[in-house]
Amino acid sequence: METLQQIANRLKKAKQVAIFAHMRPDGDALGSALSLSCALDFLGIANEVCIETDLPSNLLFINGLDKVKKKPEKEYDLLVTLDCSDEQRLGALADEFTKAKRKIDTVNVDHHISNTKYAKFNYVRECAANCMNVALLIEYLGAPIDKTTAEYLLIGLLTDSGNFSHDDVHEETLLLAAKLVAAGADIRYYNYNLFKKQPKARAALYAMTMSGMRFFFNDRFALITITRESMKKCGADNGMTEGFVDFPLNVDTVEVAASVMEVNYRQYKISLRSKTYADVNKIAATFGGGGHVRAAGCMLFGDLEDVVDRLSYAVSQYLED
Ligand SMILES: [Mn+2]
Repeated sequence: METLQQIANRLKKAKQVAIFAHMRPDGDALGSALSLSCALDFLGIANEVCIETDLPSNLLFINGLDKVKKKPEKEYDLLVTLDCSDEQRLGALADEFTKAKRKIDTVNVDHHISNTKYAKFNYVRECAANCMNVALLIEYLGAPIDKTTAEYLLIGLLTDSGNFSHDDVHEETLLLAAKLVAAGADIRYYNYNLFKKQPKARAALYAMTMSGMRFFFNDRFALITITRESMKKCGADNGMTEGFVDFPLNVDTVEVAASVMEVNYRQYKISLRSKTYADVNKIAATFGGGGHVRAAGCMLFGDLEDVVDRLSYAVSQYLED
């Protein structure tokens, strides 16, 4: 593995850099790519940012997205991948990477422990957001962190750290955030746009759904149901229900929370969450689904009340007294 100093030295020798980030980009992928692009611009090193897939709608408020291309338009002599654990994560750009790797130097800067170190120059350090690695790289490059750069880095920091709530948030994460705010990044603005902003239809569906929240087993299991009728009434769609299940889970007595969403006639998509001990992956697996210990999902078929009965019985088997 190389050091960031070695990678900075290699970058400074490049004439035209292609910067790739992983497909279906999140805030960290985008923030990593755009902040490095700003630093290279400052140093007079021509560069292009390329991401294979369309950007998600929640990130479209970000300034300067016209910089992001689907594939490189210019001939480049150095290829950098950011926030990308393996070549396949580049999506359609994986082929471009494989071809480029035969001819030119490649650089991989990432924070996933699973990174396969697929480039010629690799820097992989596990931390809350890859933007933390990129911020250090920018320092080694000798480029300033101006307001625009700071905002891109902050987007990565906020999104990958779950608004500074994940286990891997340490002193360095917060010190970098402080530095970015000092450089002029508007943390309140990004906080609102990344985590709080929602369309009126979602707010209406949220209120309707939560007012029907039900509790079972001494309030240790909470359940919400989202019907197609309520979505229609609110002008909302399936995609707007992300995060709904967190509300019942946050009730202090609740260990397991479920959202039961009608996706078709007699067909329900179940999202399960647990707080401290229940293995919802196992609960989902009893219905042919799966996921993780704290978050999983499955499909259930039949009448709503029958679905609720079967689900709550399964949950009861995993609750402790
Ligand atoms: Mn990341």
